[in-house]
Amino acid sequence: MTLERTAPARFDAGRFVLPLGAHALVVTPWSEAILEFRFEGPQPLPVSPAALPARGGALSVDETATGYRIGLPGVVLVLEASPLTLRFETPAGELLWGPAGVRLSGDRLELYGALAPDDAFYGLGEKPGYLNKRGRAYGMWNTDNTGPHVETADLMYQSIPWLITRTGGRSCGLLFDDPGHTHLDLGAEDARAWRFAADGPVLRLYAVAGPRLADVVKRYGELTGRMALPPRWALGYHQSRWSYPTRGEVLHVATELRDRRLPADVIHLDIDYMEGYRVFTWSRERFPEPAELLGMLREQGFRVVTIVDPGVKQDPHYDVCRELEEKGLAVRMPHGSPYVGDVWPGPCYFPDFLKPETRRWWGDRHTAYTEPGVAGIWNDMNEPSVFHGPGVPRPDQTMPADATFGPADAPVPHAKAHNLYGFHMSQATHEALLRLLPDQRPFVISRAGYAGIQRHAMVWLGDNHSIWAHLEQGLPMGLNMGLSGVPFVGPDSGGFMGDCSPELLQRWMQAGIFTPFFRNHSAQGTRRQEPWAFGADTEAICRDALEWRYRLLPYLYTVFREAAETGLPMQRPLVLTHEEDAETANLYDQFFFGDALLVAPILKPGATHRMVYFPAGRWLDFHSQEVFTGPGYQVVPAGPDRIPVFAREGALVPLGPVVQHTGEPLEVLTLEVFEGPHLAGVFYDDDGETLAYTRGGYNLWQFSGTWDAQAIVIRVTPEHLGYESPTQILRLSLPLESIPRARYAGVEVEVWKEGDRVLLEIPLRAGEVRITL
Ligand code: MIG
Repeated sequence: MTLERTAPARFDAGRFVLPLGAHALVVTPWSEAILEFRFEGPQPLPVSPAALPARGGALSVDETATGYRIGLPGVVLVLEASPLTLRFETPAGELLWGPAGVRLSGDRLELYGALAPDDAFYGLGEKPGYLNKRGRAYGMWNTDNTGPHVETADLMYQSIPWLITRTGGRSCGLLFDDPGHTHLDLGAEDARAWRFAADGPVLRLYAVAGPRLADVVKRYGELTGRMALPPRWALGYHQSRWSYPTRGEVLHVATELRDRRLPADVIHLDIDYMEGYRVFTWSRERFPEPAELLGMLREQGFRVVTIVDPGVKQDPHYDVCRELEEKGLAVRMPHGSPYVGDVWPGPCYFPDFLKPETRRWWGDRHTAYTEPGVAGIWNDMNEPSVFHGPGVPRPDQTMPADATFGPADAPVPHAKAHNLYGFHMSQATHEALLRLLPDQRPFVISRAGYAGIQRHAMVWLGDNHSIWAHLEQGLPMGLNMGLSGVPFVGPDSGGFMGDCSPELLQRWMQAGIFTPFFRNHSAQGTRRQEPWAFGADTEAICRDALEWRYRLLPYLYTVFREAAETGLPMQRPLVLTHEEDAETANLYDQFFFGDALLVAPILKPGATHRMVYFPAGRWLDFHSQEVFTGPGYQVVPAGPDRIPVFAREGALVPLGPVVQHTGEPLEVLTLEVFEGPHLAGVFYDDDGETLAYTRGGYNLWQFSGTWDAQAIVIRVTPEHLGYESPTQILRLSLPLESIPRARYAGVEVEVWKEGDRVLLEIPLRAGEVRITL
């Protein structure tokens, strides 16, 4: 049954209200370019923490012969009243999205419409499949999906009901803000039609205007919040395994990494560090003195991250369990008794994270980690995943629909809050780390989440497999996460389940250089896949990859900071950077990292070459400086020791030396110069771990210049100076055959040759260097 106007619209206090029988459509401005829609009806709207408080904007409403035009400075909503349809336009009258009809299909409120031949879709968070989400149907219901994560898989750990639509070359975004089970069909049942339905007769959604894709993504960051800048060590290499189950094993891994000179910053402890899987405990036998162990590791430059599962073992002798019961903070069944479900510890209670007092209590318990010196927390199993709850068929792997959350006077059934469990658990953890480690940047990893999870945690892509298909799948999944507000993301490098092979590990470690989160993690019972596990040749390739990751850190960190500021992800699909080029609409196996580097990982066994699409412009091979001119496809070499990476012409890329961990101070910053008429680069620097940067404690350097037949001129401009940095020297690295003359501040500077580069050094402060060719 379609909805239609049953009384004239009202427009008061900045709200537009259209009566639709038992329903009403309420439209309010969230900002100048974002509209909130509420289809109110016979049930209350679901409670959701996704959107930040509205900033407001000025709506203008005009009545037309058949409906209304509702305008904001950035977007116009065109409403037909009978039957109700919605369409978005730019203020200039170009179609952004629609028209969409609205109907009741049984108890479900459904939006639907037609698909044009070139329409494309992006976003949807963590879904497997390709970059463009058209042609398949998707559900949103957080699920412990052990895979395989391929295009036929659907429900995943994260549910981010954020759809970016692209029609006629213009983009628009829709957040279907319902944390219960929702359903989206983008041309699966009928190739020419799409539809969206919530599991109920009411719906809240937000429409985010483009028309540029980058504007949609940035505005989504305004709506749901942006990732905060993580600690610099989190950008280092993470070594993990389920499990390093003893103190001796952990020390062994640390020693191997350092002795073999494999750069690394973080070691993860999986569930076996606990006493019988009791969260907030340490095994007395296997981890007798955690503070002493963590102190030893810290001296070697390692941080430790511990896994935390939500299930609390039902055990009257376990204080966490007793407190959870006594304080009444567990998820309950409708008759009032706590819900019990089986996970690793056996029968467990589950904290009700929808309650603020649970979050506070749970958070304070993290002193069990912060006191001995744990640096970050890894939240797992928080879909919530349950092995088999009472009366629940195993495939559901979660609590029953009528388990109850929230305060007794405003209970929320699990069915309506499911996708928020991991979100609120991460919120509890994030807020706790801010309290317990004052002035330190919290580091929280979460497996499950909902729209806005980036405010509380970064995300890893869950239980992938050690197969080539999953090396490939991680790319579009990561790219769409970035378009869905979650830029700090990555797969388990080498693959989690199943046995890795030497070549797969080599290629995955090379790809890892350019995934924001770089962790090698593997499941119990599988073949070991630490960088040294397959012998010297594989180890050498892994070392090379790790050294590249660490050399690139000044650039990577600068790009992270840009993402935290703007909401644009670090890893950018080409449709984001070159949307006017139709060839980019489906490109998923190559991406930009930041503005300067185009990365094309090797995803197939035995590869010696791969095809790369170069968008318009000139692109320089990062190593050989060979020039590729776009737009067009080219075949590039990709021998075993090579990941194809290209710099934009004129890029000035800040690099550091090879270090073993991020704690080693950066004294000399190298600026890698890629030939081009206009030179440009940025370097962001701060202490890497405290919140001082939010109070101005950072440095931001702009590099600019020109390169012509006579001279290369490079200017250094401090845009902001607020941090006393160890980085005092700027080394320029230029791809020149012979040694030129260079002048800085009126005097000649020494220039020398090293390999195929010409080098010179100047102080890192405002100034200009002129190199005469
Ligand atoms: O039921 O803690 O995704 O990374 O190693 C498996 C053991 C539970 C799932 C996580 C994985 C972790 C594993 N966990």
